Amino acid sequence: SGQALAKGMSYNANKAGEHGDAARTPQPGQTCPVPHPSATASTAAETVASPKVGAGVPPVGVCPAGDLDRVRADGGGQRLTTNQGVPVADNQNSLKVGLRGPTALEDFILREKITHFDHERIPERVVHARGSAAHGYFESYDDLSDLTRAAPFAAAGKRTPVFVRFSTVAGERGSADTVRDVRGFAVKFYTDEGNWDLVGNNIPVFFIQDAMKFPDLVHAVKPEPNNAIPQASSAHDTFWDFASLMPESTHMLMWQMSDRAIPRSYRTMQGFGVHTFRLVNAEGVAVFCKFHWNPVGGTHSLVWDEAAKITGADADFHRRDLWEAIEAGAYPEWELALQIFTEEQAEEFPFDVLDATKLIPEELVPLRVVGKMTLNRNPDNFFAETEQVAFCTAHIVPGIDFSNDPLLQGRIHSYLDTQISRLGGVNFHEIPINAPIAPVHNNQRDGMHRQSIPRGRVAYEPNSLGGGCPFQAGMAGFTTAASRSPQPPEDKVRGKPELFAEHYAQARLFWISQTPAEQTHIVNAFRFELSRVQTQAVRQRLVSMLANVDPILAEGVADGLGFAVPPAMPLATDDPAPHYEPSPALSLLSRPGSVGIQTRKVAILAGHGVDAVSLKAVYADLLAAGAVPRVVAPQLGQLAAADGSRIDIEISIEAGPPVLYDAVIVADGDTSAAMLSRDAGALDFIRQQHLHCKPILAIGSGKELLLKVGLTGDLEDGTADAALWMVDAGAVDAALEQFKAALAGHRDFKRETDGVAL
Ligand code: HDE
Repeated sequence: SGQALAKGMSYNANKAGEHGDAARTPQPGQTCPVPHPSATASTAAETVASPKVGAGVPPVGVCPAGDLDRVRADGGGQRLTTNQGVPVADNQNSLKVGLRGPTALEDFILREKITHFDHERIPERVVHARGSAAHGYFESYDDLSDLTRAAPFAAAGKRTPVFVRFSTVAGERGSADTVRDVRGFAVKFYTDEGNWDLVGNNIPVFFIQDAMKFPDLVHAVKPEPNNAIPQASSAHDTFWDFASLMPESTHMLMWQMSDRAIPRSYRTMQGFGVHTFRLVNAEGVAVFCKFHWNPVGGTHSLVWDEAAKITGADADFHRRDLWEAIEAGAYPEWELALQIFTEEQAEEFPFDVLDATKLIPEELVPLRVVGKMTLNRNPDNFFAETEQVAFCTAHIVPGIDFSNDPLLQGRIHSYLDTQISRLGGVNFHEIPINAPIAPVHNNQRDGMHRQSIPRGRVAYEPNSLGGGCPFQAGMAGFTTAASRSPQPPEDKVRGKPELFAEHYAQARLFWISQTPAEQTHIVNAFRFELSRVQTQAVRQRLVSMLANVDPILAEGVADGLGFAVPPAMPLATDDPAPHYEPSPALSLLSRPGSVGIQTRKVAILAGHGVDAVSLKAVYADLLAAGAVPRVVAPQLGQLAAADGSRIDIEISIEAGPPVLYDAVIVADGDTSAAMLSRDAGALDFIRQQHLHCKPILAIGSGKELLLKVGLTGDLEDGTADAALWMVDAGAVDAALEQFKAALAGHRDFKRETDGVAL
């Protein structure tokens, strides 16, 4: 095998033959030493030279890149071949009988090329089709072996490679990133003891309580089956018809109509495992656990009007943001936090921990931060990695176990099953991005697209001809956590536990935990979605559900739809609903983050005659703070500055419209300001930045633009706009500091006028 590697031949760690004699006569407890191709000089040079790695070469051994080297292909400096390795002389012309004659059937080169092309597509995921992913690693802060024997938590400082895919749910593969939707947050840990997939969302609860309802939910939200309208949107009759007949969805609907469903970036959203899981230690003692990912950069969302416009301006907004941040070395990070509780504690909670429409307030079970995940490498190839990665909730490792949550139980089946049709068979675990780093040895054989070449006569167990191998791992292997105490056997039943019947208390908890601006956004989102619904009875039924959550909410929505609040929907239980105090952690604004204005985009609007010195000073200042300033003007080319110097225009307004920037600065210069004040695009830029509550700084005569669109610096209520500055050239420094602070704080919702009637 060493020779094969030296020649640069492909290498597959799962091929027993390549492990040499050791693989033929395995000893008890032996694992195969896997020679690491990335150790070779040529591969190391390629990695360092790769522009993909950018400035931040991933620390050695922290991501599976090394293991993927065995399958990486790079045509640089190579001659063109067929898939059989036959050199191709002419890649321009098919083989014809005479220059003007028919193409010969024997042109195997043409036929191979076209045939491969004809079969390039695989079915997209039935949900979560649109996604983006990155490599990285998880680092445990502590040794958690008292709680779990799961490998990633075995020691403080231990690093486990991960591959993470973020997604929307409803849209098709080519749909826009910034639609209103739940976001998937799926993490594959390549642990020493096999792969663990934590397949979560950016919202901690779900629409339904039982897997039985999942196909109905998805059929309702997907484009309607007769005309395939609308794409990537829940704002249509069938979704709200279903939702309004499923009161258990109320809590999730509150989250989905909140700003959570229009994140600014994948980097600024939380992730949640949603279900209750179990952690199991080496003694077999189990505790319940909920998983939370909290972004180090803080949470931040778009506003709806902006999100809708970004859908047109840059459908790849989130994909691009993730890619660019990683290329720039601004590695996105999340801390992993656990809520740990026992079955005895769970019995005292006023809700059932097996009900995925309920969360556990942090006030009830505090978060314990246990580690950090860093994404530091973009995929080499979208299809091979992001598209072919197969997350399965069934992929757990020793130390992690399921709970009886009936939604989770159904998922354990669904994910493995769906990969079989999506990836064309049962061997999808051999696709490089899915292959574990831990060695794989079992008696499963054959099937479509088998990659490994199992050796020997023995494919059964027990055996004596193979020395009994592969042998059971015994105590070292996966065992299911024993439940707390032996339970009496129960009759089979289709039904739900009592506490599953209460649907509104936590929806109310969410509502009362939001700031007034966030509450307004929720009302407006319901108003928008239900305005798109054509069936009045559906609108009314939904509002009758909201009447059980909060009267102000129901009135706000009903008012926006032009009718009075109907009687509240009857409750499914006579039991009094639990009472919750507000939980500030449920507000998006409670997590400002700690990365300042790093990677935030600032447009500097400028025209001919601009003051070059002040523009360059502001530009340099923002760049030094880690932000991304861009000189934006009505068209490309160079600006003739007032001092005669020339400044490159980096992007035109039409290519870089206002919604793509987090803030705007209007540069100083009389001619520049006069020119921009006559440009409809420049004026619209200011209006939209204002509408979307973003910081605005006008330097010197730059204030002309603001005044032209009616911005005086005062708000409707007569108070000063705290995120708008019109300053003389001499006062820029102080204003710029305030501007940067406002940018770090994202937006000033005090400006908003939509919904003030509430
Ligand atoms: Fe999924 N879900 N789901 N889901 N889900 C899929 O698996 C399913 C649910 C989630 O980036 C599918 O590979 C059922 C909850 C993510 O590749 C499929 C039920 C949560 C992803 C499937 C649920 C999720 C999926 C489609 C109810 C948050 C994308 C393609 C019982 C905790 C993973 C695929 C990726 C994908 C089934 C509910 C998250 C069909 C049956 C709850 C992040 O297997």
